[in-house]
Amino acid sequence: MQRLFFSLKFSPAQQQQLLPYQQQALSVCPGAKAVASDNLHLTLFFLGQVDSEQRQRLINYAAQINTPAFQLQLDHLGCFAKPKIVYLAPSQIPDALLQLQQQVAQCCKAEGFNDIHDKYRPHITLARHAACDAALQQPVAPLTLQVSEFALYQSAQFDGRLQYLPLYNFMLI
Ligand code: 2AM
Repeated sequence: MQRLFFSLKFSPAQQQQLLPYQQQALSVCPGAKAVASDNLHLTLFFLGQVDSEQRQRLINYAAQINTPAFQLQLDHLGCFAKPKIVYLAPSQIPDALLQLQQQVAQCCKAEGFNDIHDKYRPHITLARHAACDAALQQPVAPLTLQVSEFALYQSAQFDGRLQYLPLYNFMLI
């Protein structure tokens, strides 16, 4: 079994662009623990434990998704109380992101996985163990990212640290 999730995939250059926002997040929530730059991502659907046959079927379903590439404008910092994270998020969710998320969720549900979240809230977790105000909504200088890929990720300890490893990549057209 592997712990898996679907996520937008950012390039290393895009992950570097997120670092100034992570610094702002850490100044808003001192004591929070920064997410490693190569782990920065935006979850589409969290699956949890998946066996190899389910994984293969999920990949086959996801390979049929044909939603367009899109631009994502990230413009504010916010906090979740549970888990305690500080994140960067868009105020306007692009239609193409919603379409993609719905299609990914359909694949996962067809394979018997339930969405454990009441409502899809796209966000990029910048730091964890954040003791900050759950009502935090801090505007930041907008950052626009071109999104042209998503992936099925494995979450696991590799070389003694938590890493999110893209197992299969899917291009958006
Ligand atoms: P993330 O912050 O690293 O994306 C399981 O709950 C995982 O799903 C969390 O660790 C979180 O991972 C992500 N998540 C939490 N709440 C969510 C929500 N409302 N919508 C989408 N992803 C969420």
